Amino acid sequence: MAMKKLSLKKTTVGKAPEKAAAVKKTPEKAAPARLTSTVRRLASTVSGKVSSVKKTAVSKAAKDKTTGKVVVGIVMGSTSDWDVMKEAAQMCRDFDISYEARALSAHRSPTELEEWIADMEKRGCQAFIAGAGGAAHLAGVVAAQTILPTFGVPMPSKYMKGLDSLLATVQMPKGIPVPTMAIGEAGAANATLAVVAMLALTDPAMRKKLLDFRAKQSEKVLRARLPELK
Ligand code: AIR
Repeated sequence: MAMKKLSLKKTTVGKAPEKAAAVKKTPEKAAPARLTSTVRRLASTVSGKVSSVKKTAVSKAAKDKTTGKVVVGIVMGSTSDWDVMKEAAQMCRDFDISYEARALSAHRSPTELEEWIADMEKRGCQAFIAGAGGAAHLAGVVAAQTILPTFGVPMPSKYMKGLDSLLATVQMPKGIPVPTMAIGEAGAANATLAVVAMLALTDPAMRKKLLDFRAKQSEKVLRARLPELK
């Protein structure tokens, strides 16, 4: 623990003076008033670290060509979730829905998560898809900060096979709903399909795309043949 603290401190101190000042200034301004100065100091250190994480984090954006809006916000607790969460992004692409995918953690980068949600709202976002593993608070935290529909995707986890993620995502207190999908890839893809169904309520083109998707899916099942006995 002492070692970790030391290396975090080193990262901040090791920056060029103007950079270190910038790192310190922004998070302090954004930190909620209830934070004690010790926590605020910690937040500024963590944020300094996060800004470097941002560069390597999964961050994909696709704007709507005609409106310039980003319709879906896909967020995951870690870049290690991307293999699963890319299914949500792929489904957005298949339905030609603009999205932005980011790795932001409810625990490790709470301030940046809050800022991103507010930014996405300004950019025309209509729904969030949030996937996290373990003590997976991400979807609930997103849902608490927006009235846009927020779908939760529990990540498979090493020791509990995603059961921990599922319960943490689905067991929300009354008042803040998180429609929760299946654990893993199916859940990620279905989260986008749920958003598509929501958009289809008011968008006839999207409704047609969804009906076509369902028809093709049924056709595939009906065309499939069982293997012969050997
Ligand atoms: N996580 C990250 N911050 C809060 C949570 N719950 C989750 C991630 C990931 C898991 O912790 O969503 O599924 C492990 O993350 P990592 O970065 O250690 O691989």
